[in-house]
Amino acid sequence: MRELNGPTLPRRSRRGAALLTAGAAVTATLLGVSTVPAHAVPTAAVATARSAAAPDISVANVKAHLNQLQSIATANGGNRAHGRSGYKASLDYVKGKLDAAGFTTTVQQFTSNGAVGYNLIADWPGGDADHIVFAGSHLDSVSRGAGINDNGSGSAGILEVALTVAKQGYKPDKHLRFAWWGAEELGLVGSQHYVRQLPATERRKIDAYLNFDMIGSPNPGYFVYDDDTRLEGVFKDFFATRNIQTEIETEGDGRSDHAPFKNAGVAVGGLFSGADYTKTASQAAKWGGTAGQPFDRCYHSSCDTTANINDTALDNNSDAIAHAVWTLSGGSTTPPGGKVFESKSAVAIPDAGPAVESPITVSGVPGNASAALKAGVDIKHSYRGDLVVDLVGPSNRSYRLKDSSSTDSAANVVATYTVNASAEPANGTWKLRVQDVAAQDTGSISGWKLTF
Ligand code: DTR
Ligand code: ZN
Ligand code: ZN
Repeated sequence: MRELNGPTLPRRSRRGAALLTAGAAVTATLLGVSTVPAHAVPTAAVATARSAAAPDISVANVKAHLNQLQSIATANGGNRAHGRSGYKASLDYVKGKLDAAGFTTTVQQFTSNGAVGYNLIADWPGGDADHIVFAGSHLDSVSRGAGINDNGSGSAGILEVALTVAKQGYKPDKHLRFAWWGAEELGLVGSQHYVRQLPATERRKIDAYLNFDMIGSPNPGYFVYDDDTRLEGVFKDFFATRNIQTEIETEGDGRSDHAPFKNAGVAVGGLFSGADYTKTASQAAKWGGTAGQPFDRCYHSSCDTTANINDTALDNNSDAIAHAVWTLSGGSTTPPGGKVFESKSAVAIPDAGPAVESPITVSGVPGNASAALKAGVDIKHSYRGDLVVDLVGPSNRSYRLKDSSSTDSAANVVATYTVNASAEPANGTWKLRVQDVAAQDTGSISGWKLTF
């Protein structure tokens, strides 16, 4: 953990005590000649105009969703099955995350086996509504267990991909839609209901439906649906970059939620890491794991818990989902809107004194701030090496923009910093915090701004 505010130093000992540390995810573009070394941080891959590079999906975040689903099952009779309280609690969890991230969500009800079922549909605002890239997973478990691999894994994987779309401020050419299906275990009931009630004109707008049902099996295989050559190729290309050999998924034809879409003429694809079939010796040779054992020995069993997950398979498959979503939807990662929020209030900075703050309240920006939030500052000061400058987000998390320096005797800080603030909600009160940590020389904050 880096110390966020350097100690106050008397001028005489400043010469050899530069307080520069490697920056967090902040880069500085100082106007004019810079004697303050910019924080050297790797720049993110620049997305090309047509096919932005997909970001890495945090497997830790995917596993955190699985932990939530496990807790829900434990608190609701041990399962997340259709018609049981654990299913609706699972849906409410997923919906809450998506609503907070700026998705437009819809809950679709249906009845099966005398119980009310629910589908959750989430649309990312924007993109060509006549061309939809659609990713789905069934959220229900069997009644015997928590269903963490079948199919918490697929549900958590697409949830984290959707949340990453929001964090990145991704603006795809095509429209993105995600779905969490109910009652798959009763016979693809939720997805069948959705497709049946969808007008043909709407069905024809779906360029691709991608299905993810079991993507973290404990003795994993890497299976790619071969229903559509183009979609199969997108996944195979991704796995080739990771030197992972794949096989076509033949066991599950018609056995998961892609079937209703395929039967309606929609191009379908997807991934699968294996169920109760046995891994062969040749498969173990290329994928590791144990030959002669099932890919998932807890399939449809009470032991399908968070202990029943292979993290590497979950990670690779979640990244493959992101690759397919970004590749198939085109578009570029650009900061949403370019909205500017500015303060022009002067704030005096006490010499070698406590930090002062200048607030900006942001509203009307959906979701989280971007990974490339621009913070422009204008600080007048006769010896800028005295100054430590931080950006404080609405969560009160602090982002170091500038450290003090015993060697930077130039005046004023007029700079634009790029901050990875993707963990911050955009809306709320942001603060520029400035402290003069060395005696003599004074100054003030003239103004600053944030560009979203
Ligand atoms: N995940 C299973 C359905 C499924 C999908 N592919 C296969 C292959 C072999 C057995 C089952 C499946 C389920 O929801 O039951
Ligand atoms: Zn199942
Ligand atoms: Zn399943």
